[in-house]
Amino acid sequence: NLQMPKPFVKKGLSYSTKDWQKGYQSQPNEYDYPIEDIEGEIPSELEGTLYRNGPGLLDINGYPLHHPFDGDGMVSAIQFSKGRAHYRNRYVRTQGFVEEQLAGKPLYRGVFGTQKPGGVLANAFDFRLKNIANTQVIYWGGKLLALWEAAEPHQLNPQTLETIGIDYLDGILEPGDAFAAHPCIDPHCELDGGEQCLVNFSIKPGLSTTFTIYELSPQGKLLRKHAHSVPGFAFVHDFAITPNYCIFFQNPVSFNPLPYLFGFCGAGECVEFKPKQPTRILVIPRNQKQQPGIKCFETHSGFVFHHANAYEQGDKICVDSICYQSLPGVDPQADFHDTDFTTLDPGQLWHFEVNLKTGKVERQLVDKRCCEFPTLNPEWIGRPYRYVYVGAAHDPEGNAPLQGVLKLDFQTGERQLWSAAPYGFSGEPVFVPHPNGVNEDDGWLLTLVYDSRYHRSDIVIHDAKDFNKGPVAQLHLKHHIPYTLHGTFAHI
Ligand code: 3ON
Ligand code: FE
Repeated sequence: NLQMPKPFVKKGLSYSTKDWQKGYQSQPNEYDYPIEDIEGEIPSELEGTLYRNGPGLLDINGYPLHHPFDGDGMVSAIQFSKGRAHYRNRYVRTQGFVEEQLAGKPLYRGVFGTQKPGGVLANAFDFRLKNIANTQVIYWGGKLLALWEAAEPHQLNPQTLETIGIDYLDGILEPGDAFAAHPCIDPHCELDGGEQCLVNFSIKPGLSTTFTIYELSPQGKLLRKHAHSVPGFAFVHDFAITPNYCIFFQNPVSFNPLPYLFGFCGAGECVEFKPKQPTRILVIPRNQKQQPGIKCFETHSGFVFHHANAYEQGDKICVDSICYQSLPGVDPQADFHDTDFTTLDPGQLWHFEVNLKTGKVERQLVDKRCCEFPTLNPEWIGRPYRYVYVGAAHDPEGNAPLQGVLKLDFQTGERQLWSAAPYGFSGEPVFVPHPNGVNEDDGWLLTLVYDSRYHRSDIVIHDAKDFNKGPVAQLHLKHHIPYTLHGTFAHI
């Protein structure tokens, strides 16, 4: 069901950069209203809340941010009940957000290059991190938590989205500890008699990097915690799990902190991709009593932010990941609004097989299409699985913004693409299993799509079984939500 593209601004492109840019305007308002403008029908069995997090402000009182990843976390909640939906959004009242809104200007440097006004002198040697709580939001142990990988979670009221404060997970974390924004939920943890369990990590980078693994019970109690040091600097955003292992990709990068220290750029801009160095795959057994330590493997150079899933197959661990063949060096002068997509390498889905016995790593490109934000039915996390869903570009090749969602069947190789091109821009889909589901694709896919024609966002609901019939419902919001990073569905 590819919508016929209408005439484009530039020949051969499925979008106009101007339209894409508008999705990165700040959304300073906080709303609370029932969604009434709906095409199609919300499935009556869809009960629960879709939470999404992302940078809501792309400027601070008119001072533009250098990069969207520096934007203050704004959480949206779309509550589904009895075929109806309600929208609510709120900023996470982090200390930095509150201070800066009062001051009317940036008071902190951002990791991705946002500087305080006043030039290099005003920024040099200011190493304070602003915990911006903008990357993911999860519901676990009865708490709604907004996550940002370089610092502690913030707890929110799951109903009103009011900020309760920094949360140390009942003493599991200490002030200054990080907690990554990519927890994995093992649906049936073998170490805990088949109960659900949340696995997450934190990294402390330096000349060597420490990985700490946390495993939490459904009540939020600490089940397992262990730390491992590996040589070299690491920038690791996401990981994958299997019943017995945590898998990390240590991207081939170097870190030269000098320009950051002296106030010329953000810490994240000092990370340099090394195309000639191998990627290291780190495998950490989850049961350290049985299998202590960490195993390291090597594969070709490439940069991975997000993993789709991993599973065990005999002596092998299989991992599916979105991989970039290169990352551009960041130019501290460049404006992200002017991104020329066509000059960058696309993120692409790769399949990796790590042989734990022989140490050999094999890899294979699954699809050429530019994509990001892979997801799957949460019941299949860590297990051999058949379907992956991913935010995808309209065209089958080349780098471009995400404009659709792709369903990929590993068994048959079938691909189904729904595209909102040329005016719509997508992001991460979230899979919600059908309450009486049996098959892996019994459920719905919820995607936020920015519609540049109306400068508003839609919640698009697909029947995951059949993309080809088009969305079962499109909920039109009264406003736009700046492109978000991650979201989850909670049955509350
Ligand atoms: O000095 C170190 C280096 C570093 C970069 C240590 C550190 C921990 C302070 C650090 C910080 C890293 C952080 C805060 C990373 C945050 C990442 C983030 C907010 C988002 C990442 C998004 C990734 C992707 C692939 C987004 C894709 C977006 C689109 C396709 C557009 O819609
Ligand atoms: Fe992420």
